[in-house]
Amino acid sequence: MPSDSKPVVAILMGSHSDHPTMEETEKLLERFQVPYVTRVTSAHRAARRTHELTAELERGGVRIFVVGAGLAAHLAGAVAGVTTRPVIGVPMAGGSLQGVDALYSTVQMPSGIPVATMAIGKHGAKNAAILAVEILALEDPTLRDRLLAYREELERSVEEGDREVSESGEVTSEDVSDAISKLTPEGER
Ligand code: AIR
Repeated sequence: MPSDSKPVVAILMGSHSDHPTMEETEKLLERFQVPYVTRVTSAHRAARRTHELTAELERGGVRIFVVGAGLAAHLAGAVAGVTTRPVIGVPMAGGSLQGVDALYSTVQMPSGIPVATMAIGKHGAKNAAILAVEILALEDPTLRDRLLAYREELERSVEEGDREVSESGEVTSEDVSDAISKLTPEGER
């Protein structure tokens, strides 16, 4: 749920159908305690409204736009065209081209109007939140500390995964090398 404080990040999406993906951005912003607002608008189906909404959000104090859209995904570019605040684009997965159409539409911006484009789908939606927090953390030591704590958590989860795999009796790379050396005639080792 968006917080009661004034939003500093706006999450925009081309359709309500994008929300299950963009929820990943919301969850991470909540974790970092960054106030946000989520809105649906469309570069194609509601072009004028998109311009008005972007200006209104900017006037309201939004500093960063995270914009998700699918198919011919022009929303991030359309928003970037009417604001000088950073715009982070998230291409939706799915459609006949599995999100590659949205990726190209979002990333291939002409010079002058950048969109920081993330990976397709939920990984991109998560990274959009983290990038937004990294930008805000440039001027906010509390956010910087939260980012460092998050990185430590990530590292711990990798170590846990390593422990689980190495203690589960699954085949390790050492087992594989041992087996190969036993199969190879001595002279060829
Ligand atoms: N979309 C909406 N207006 C312009 C575009 N490109 C995108 C949405 C969604 C996809 O079209 O971002 O990913 C399909 O939308 P819907 O509403 O048909 O589910």
